[in-house]
Amino acid sequence: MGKNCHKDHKEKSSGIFGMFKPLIYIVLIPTIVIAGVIFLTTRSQGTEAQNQEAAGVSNSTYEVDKNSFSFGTISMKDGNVETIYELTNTGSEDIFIKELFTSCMCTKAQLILADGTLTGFNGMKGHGGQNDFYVGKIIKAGETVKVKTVFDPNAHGPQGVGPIKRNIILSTNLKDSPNIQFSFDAEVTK
Ligand SMILES: [Cu+2]
Repeated sequence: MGKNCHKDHKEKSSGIFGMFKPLIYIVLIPTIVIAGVIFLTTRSQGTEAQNQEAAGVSNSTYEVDKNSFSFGTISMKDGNVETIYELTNTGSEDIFIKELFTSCMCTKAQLILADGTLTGFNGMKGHGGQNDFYVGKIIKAGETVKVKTVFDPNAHGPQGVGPIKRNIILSTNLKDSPNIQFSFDAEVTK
C-alpha cells in the first residue's frame, strides 16, 4: 500500500511538471532572452562612456558659435527666454562631456546631441546630488552639439529686476581647458 502511495505521488508530481512545461517555453525562456538583451545593451552603453572617462584626457580642439549672448531688456511678464550655443569638436579625438550645470537656479540647460538626442535639463550645483549634473556623453570628432539654455526671469520673485549675468558650464576631459563656459546677460524688468 505504501508502495502504491509513493507511485501515485511520483506520477502526480510529473503531471504538475507537465502542466508547467509549456509555460517554461512560452514565458520563462523569452523573458530570460529579453532580460539578457537589455542587460547587454545597457552594459555596452555604460562601458563606452566609462572607457572614455577612464581613457583620460582628450587632445581634441573645439569651436563655439558664441561664448556669450545678450537677451537685452526682457520682461518678467513675458516669461522664460532661451538661447542655443553650438559646440563643435574640431579636433581628431572624442571629447567626453562629464557634467553640465549652471551658475544659478533660475537657469537650466540641456544638450542636444548630434543625432538629436536630448539630455535632461540640468540646473545649479548644490541642489540635489552629483548625478543630477552628470551627462556622460561623447562628442565625436567633427560632431556639433547644441547647449539649449532657458532663463526664468521670475525665478527670483519680484526682487529679480535689474541686470543679470549667468553662466553655463560643461566639464569635459579636454586636456587644456576642461571647463567650457557659456554666459548670457539681460536687463530684467517687471
Ligand atoms: Cu538666478
